[in-house]
Amino acid sequence: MQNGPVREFGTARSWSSMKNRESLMRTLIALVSCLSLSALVACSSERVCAPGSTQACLCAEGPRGVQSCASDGARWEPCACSAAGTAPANAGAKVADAVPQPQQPAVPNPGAVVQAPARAEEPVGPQPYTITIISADLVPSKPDGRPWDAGDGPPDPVVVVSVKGAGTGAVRTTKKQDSIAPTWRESGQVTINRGDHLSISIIDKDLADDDFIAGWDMEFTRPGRQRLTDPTHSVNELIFDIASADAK
Ligand SMILES: [Ca+2]
Repeated sequence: MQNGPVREFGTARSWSSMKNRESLMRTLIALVSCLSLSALVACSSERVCAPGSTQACLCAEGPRGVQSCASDGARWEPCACSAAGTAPANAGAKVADAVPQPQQPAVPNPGAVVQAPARAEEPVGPQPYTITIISADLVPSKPDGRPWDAGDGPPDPVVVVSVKGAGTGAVRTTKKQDSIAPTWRESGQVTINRGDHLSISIIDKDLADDDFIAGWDMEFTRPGRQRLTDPTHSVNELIFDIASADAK
């Protein structure tokens, strides 16, 4: 009879011990679960981004793209780069997500070649030229049919070339006595500026008054051989040369 209670007591004690162990196990499981949950919470709190958010990113080719945050927030998805270098239309990218770019300083590229502005063509200024009167060819009589000189004589031609404009100077030939085909080959030096005009006249030198035969006004454009004509004033041809006095 005495063993009963002992056994009962013993049984009761064992039962109590088992209950305690079970409680301890539950406590441990709960603790482990709690620690695991805490760790999970701790891990989840280490998100690198908000799921679904986007941000600007750099592409290999240079232009910027857009990348999205993974659904678990643990990482950024690969950078989506469009061909044109612009963000895809779906990106839902918020302007605020874009990484602000520093403004370029307003200083010129030190390596750039700066070209001076084109300047207007500068005036050359009057240049020295040699004018050589070569020859003339005149009609035997005046335009009205009368003879050039008294006694039905031919004219006594003289040629005068003068510069009008920025240039200066004049060339005057000698008189060729009684000739309708005078040849001079006489030269003189003047200065002529681009755009100047030359006044050329041929006259009949007389003892009393000189008779005007013909005259021309020509703009100087370039040196070289000049041929003038005025048939209505009995001049078939007047030839003279303009050459740069600096030419060798
Ligand atoms: Ca004469």
